[in-house]
This record gives sequence, structure tokens and C-alpha cells, in this order.
Amino acid sequence: MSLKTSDPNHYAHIYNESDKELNNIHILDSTLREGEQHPGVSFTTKQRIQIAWMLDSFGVDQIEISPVVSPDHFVSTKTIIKQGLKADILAHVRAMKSDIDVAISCDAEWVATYMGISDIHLSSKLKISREEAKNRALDVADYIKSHGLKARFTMEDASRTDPSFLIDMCKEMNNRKIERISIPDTVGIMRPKGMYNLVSRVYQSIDTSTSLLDVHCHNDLGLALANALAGCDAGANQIHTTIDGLGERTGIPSLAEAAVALMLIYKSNNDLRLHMLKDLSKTISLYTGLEVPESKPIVGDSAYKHKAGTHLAAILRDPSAYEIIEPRIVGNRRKIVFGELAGKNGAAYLLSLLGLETSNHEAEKLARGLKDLRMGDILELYLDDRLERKILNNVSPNLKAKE
Ligand code: HCA
Ligand code: CU
Repeated sequence: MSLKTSDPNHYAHIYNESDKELNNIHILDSTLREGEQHPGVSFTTKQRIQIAWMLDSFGVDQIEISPVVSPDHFVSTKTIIKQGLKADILAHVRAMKSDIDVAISCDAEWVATYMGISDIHLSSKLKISREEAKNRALDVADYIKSHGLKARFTMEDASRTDPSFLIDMCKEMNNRKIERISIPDTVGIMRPKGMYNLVSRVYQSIDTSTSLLDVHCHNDLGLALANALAGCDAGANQIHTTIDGLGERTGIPSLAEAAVALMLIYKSNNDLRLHMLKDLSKTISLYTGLEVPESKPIVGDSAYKHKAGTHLAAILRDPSAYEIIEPRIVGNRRKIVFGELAGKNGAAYLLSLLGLETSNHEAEKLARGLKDLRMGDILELYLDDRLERKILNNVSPNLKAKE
């Protein structure tokens, strides 16, 4: 009997199965809006246009940018709207008629407007009562609709808002046929079950054939993507992301992680060019000057790097022993690290790379030598599939038979 199932991820996929599968979760990328709110980040107009093109060819459904934060953001928004991209371009503005006018003068078809509706935002930021906030928000919604625009209304700080006020506001927007309502966890305080409860409550209170729900989750506790996905389990159909997760403070879900999680483990049938992910990340890092942490999932340099002897032994035979997807699918590369942890199999591979006849004894000697050197990692190599197969064929039969 063969112990190997045809798909090594098979049982995991069974555990991951849900009675309500998410088969079409959209992605809104906010690198040009939320991403530019990350400390130290400021793109040029040309860079913004290029990023928009890249995001569009990657396949995101919506792209968000704010035309009101500076004159060159205005020019960028207007120019990006003119490109005729497949993705909807959303002009993100405050819930103020004068801001909606700015969106209109960019020829925006979609406007995303936001208002902080928690008591703390009302008292410390807007300095208005709930009633005043509601009147202002509804006025703006009517204004947007009277101009024939498609719209999203963001209930900023939704996770800390009195549910009765939140639901009331969502119902009002729903009645005004606002196409999307965003439910953000602005301060990143939710746990996945909490986000599920919050979104469920809204989902059950409105007609979701009129207004679809977005989730926008902050990463203050490292739970942004988990929370956003829990929000989708509860009925939201769009996740907000940025490239590499940039944003205010610790940011929001990274585009790469959200895209791969949706397609690999949520079975959402997005049409995304995943192989662009590493390049998207590199481009942003180049433009921001912010280094991508090497341990970053999907796009980090160590995301598919293997080091311990036991891992190397398995990887050299079948990388799926320690990888959930082929790195090339996301534009990344598999690497192996040689050093004091390489073990006999790693050492044998190193010797065979050098064209040396490999015996068990020599491989063991080298492995011991590497350990005794106490120099940590001494060499890193890309593990190319072709090379890997060739090398394995050259490894002495006794070594092959042993694992
Ligand atoms: C902001 C707040 C926001 C809005 C999210 C959204 C948040 O910085 O303007 O429009 O969906 O986190 O609440 O980013
Ligand atoms: Cu935000």
C-alpha cells in the first residue's frame, strides 16, 4: 500500500471544508490609499499609475485612492481613472459634499466615503452627536446618489460602535441603495469570532442583494487576515488589502496572503495572476525604501527556504513535504541553506553539486565538519527543479534507499 496520498494537502483541505464555501470573494486593494498612510510611504504620480496597472493586471476587483489628500493625489486619481482599467477605481473621501465634488471632478464612477461613528470618534474627532452624524451621512449619501455615482459607505470604527447605531446606519445606507458598506475594524481589536459576530449582525439586518459588505481589518494584533476571512464567513464578499500589508500603524492584510489564502484554502475562484506577487512586493519595496522582512509569508526571501537536515532530506525528494504550494506559482523561489544544521543529506547534496562522488561516509564526515565549524549558515542556494532531479539521480543508491 502506498502511504502517499496524491495531494499531500488532502486531509488539511478536508478539515478546512465549511458548510458555506466562499466561492467568490473579491479583493479591493488600498495600497494607493491606506498603503500611503504607512509611515514613510509616499509615491510619485508615475509610481501610483504603475502600481494601479500592476494591480489591475494582477486581477484585483477594486483599487482605492484618495484624491483629496494632496494636489498630486488629485492628478494621480484622475489619471488612473482615465486609464480604463478593468478594476473599479474608487475615490476615497470624507463624508462631506465638498469631498464628493472633488471625486466628481476626477470623473470617478465610484466613490468610497467614510465617517467615524463610534462614540469616541464622534466626540473626539468629529465633535458631533449621533444624530448630527446620521443626518450628515445621509445627506452625503443622497448627494452621491443624486449624481448617479456608485458608492461605498464606510462605518469607520464599526467594531467599537454601539450595535444599534451601527445597524441603523447600515439600514439607512441600504435603503439608499449604496452598493457597498464597509465594516472596518479600524483599531484592530477584534478576534476572528468577534468579527464573525459583527459582520453576521449587519448581514442579517440588511438586504444584501442591494448592498454588499466589505471588511477592512487592521493588524494591530496580527489578526487582520484571520479577522477579514472570518468576516467573509459571516457574509462579507470583499476583503481590503495592501501590497505587503502597508497601512496606518501595522497595516491591513497583505494582498499576497489574502490572495493565496482565498484561492488555496477557501477555494474562492478568483482570476488572479499569482505569479506577479513577488514582483508586486519588490516594486513596492523599491518605491518605499522599506525592506520586505525575509520571513514574510508568500513574498519573503525565506518563505520557501529550508534549513534543518531533516527538512532538507525530505525537500530534496519532494518539496511538498514542507511546502503548501510551489514557490514559482507566486513568483518566489525555493532555496536551501547549508550550514551546521545541514545533516548528512544536505551534505551529500552539496558534494554532488560539486561533482564529487558521494558516499554515506563522506556525507556524514562533511555534515560533522559543518557542525564543528560552528559558523552557522555558510551557503544558500536556489533549488531549481531540474537541477534537483538531476542531482538526485546522481546521489548514490545507498543514500537514496535509506530515507
Ligand atoms: C481611514 C479609516 C479606514 C477606512 C476604511 C474603509 C479604517 O484611515 O480613513 O474605508 O473601509 O480603517 O476605518 O482606513
Ligand atoms: Cu484602515
